[in-house]
Amino acid sequence: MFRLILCLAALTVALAYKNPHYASGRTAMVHLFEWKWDDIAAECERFLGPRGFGGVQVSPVNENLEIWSFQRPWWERYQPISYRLITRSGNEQQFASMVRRCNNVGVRIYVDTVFNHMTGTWNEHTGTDGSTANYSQWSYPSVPYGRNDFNIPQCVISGDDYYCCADRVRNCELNGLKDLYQGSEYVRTQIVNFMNHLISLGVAGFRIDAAKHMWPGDLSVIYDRLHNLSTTYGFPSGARPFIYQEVIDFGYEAVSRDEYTPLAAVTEFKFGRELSRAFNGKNRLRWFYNWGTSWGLLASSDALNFIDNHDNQRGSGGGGDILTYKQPKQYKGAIAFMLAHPYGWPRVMSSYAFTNNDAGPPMDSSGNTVSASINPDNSCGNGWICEHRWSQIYGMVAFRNCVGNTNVTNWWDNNSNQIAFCRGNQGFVAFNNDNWDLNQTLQTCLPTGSYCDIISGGKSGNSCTGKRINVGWDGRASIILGANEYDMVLAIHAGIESRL
Ligand code: ARE
Ligand code: CA
Repeated sequence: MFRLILCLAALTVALAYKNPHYASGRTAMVHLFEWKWDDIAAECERFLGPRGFGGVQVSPVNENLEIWSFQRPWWERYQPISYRLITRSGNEQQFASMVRRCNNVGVRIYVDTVFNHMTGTWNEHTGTDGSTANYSQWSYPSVPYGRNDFNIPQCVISGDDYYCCADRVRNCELNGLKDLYQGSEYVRTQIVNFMNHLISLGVAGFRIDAAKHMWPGDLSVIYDRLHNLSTTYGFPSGARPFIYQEVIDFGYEAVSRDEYTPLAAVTEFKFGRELSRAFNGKNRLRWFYNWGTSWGLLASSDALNFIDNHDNQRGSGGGGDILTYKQPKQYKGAIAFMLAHPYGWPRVMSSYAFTNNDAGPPMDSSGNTVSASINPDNSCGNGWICEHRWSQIYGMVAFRNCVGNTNVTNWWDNNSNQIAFCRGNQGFVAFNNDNWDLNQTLQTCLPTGSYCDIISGGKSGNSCTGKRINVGWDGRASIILGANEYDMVLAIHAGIESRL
């Protein structure tokens, strides 16, 4: 009996960090990579809130080294120099105001948190708030950190280490980044204070950068010292922060994701890799009828899932073969599948255009980020892609919100790359990744009536700008998805965006 109580207690603690605390009816987040705080606040109010997005993952918020020798690359933000809240995205007052404004319209903020390491060794020494570092002394006076706060002896992680040596993956330097010693009480306190400060400003949770490179025992101590989410910002009392740990695990490595799921949620990299392969024509969609743990994925409630992220869209961090905005038809197919399927806590990527993998966000000659402009058709300008503003993507976010916790039912496929399924009696979706047309009468599970396909167009008053689907008394409807259509998806649901 005592043992059972202990087990239940452990379970409750882990579950506590696996709830994103979305506002009611919301189910998906977007990573607004490199966006500025003022712009995110405006985007919450004018777009994300009204369109039903549940949250935003923001780029690292604390001061980082400015790396002019690479023309201010995006990855300088993964080289912290202090925990002051000043970056190219804005200052503390702007950050606080963003969190408040987003929470006010039902959109939560999750911070990408970097505390495995500080900077690498550079000829440049100055941070985004003017802090300096002395690398040969491991000295970061604005925290302050010194030599004893880092792992000794100094060593650098090699490719082979990932397969043999968990201790080297945790205690050596990732890419030569000075590796903090989270076993130290002093270091833990700096990290916990930083994160609790963010909680006091109203954030709902954290992405833990490079979690694989830290000991689960240390992380557990840090998580348990975090404060509950702030009731001032509308979180229920006693709510723990949502924590998703970046652990890249395709199997066979010395460090396993299973060491981290007892603590909190984990990024599921197999998810985007398998779906990218299939929508790229390298696997058949028919096989996805049992998508989930049967494929070796994490338990759904443990998984933060996505197609591409800011690393693998550039071919790094377990990348390669990942669909991105650069292959829009296949990409929108994969994203639609992610959002139509009940698996996990999905995250949509929102990018800026790039050809050079190092290139930072659109910026002026002084290195200041240039805001996304908004075109009359709702798309973005100034070099920003804004995938989250593509109607096929935000339309599927509304679909996911509408179908809620319903199961996948009435799976249909043609033994190849044409598939369709229902989500309870709330939604129906079909995909055609074959090079011939889909033309079938299928069970949609929806109540009799007329619906607008949200992919080829949408509702405009009492008519559809795209396809109109008439569901008969028996729930069946004629579904046509031509191989040469602009999109390979058709989706209808019981919500106001689709039902006539
Ligand atoms: C930069 C330069 C380096 C330089 C270094 C130090 O590019 O040349 O040596 O600075 O000065 C990002 C960039 C890095 C960049 C770093 C710091 O990607 O290029 O280094 O910022 O500015 C592993 C980790 C995983 C990590 C990926 C990228 O396990 O945690 O590598 N992902 C996160 C972030 C990154 C970020 C960091 C961590 C560092 O998402 O954006 O790096 O904060 C197998 C393993 C994986 C391993 C992968 C490496 O797949 O399973 O675990 O991922 O190989 O490709
Ligand atoms: Ca480490």
